[in-house]
Amino acid sequence: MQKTLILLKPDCVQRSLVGEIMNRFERKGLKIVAMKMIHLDDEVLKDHYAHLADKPFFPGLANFMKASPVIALALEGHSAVEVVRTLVGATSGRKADVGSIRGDYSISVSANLIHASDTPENAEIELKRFFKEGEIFNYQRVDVDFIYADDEK
Ligand code: IDP
Ligand code: MG
Repeated sequence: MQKTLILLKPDCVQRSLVGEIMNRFERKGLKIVAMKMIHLDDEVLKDHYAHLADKPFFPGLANFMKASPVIALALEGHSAVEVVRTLVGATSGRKADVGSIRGDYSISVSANLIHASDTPENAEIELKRFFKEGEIFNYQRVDVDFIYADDEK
């Protein structure tokens, strides 16, 4: 099973959408294996958004991501990285498909509610960025036999 890193961004926390969005992941069958509230700072944001550091919108993005605490989650499931990116939708809430989280709840490019790792390699790096060893749990969910076929577990 694969793990992926999610951040529920300040707009998600401020708009009281945390429960609703967590519900979507849970209903899909993804397992929550780590969760905590943190306040991001410039140091972690420079690492996390290194691919955007030269963009003119970076300072605004960093301020937005520091505007309130966020919730960091690790989710586990079959092909979790790809499955979560599909659930989350395209970067712009204006262009994301209806039915995706961003498509249903966001009308902004920047305030798009969620970060989700984009590749398994980045998921490993990002999980280490936000969680220490011991903060990610290994446990069995009781409904696993009804979420997956035997050859998918
Ligand atoms: P992703 O979150 O869909 O993977 P990235 O390109 O990795 O998209 O961008 C990271 C975050 O930076 C986005 O989720 C969004 O919050 C913000 N962002 C990306 N492009 C823009 C832009 O053109 N203007 C403002 N913010 C942007
Ligand atoms: Mg990205």
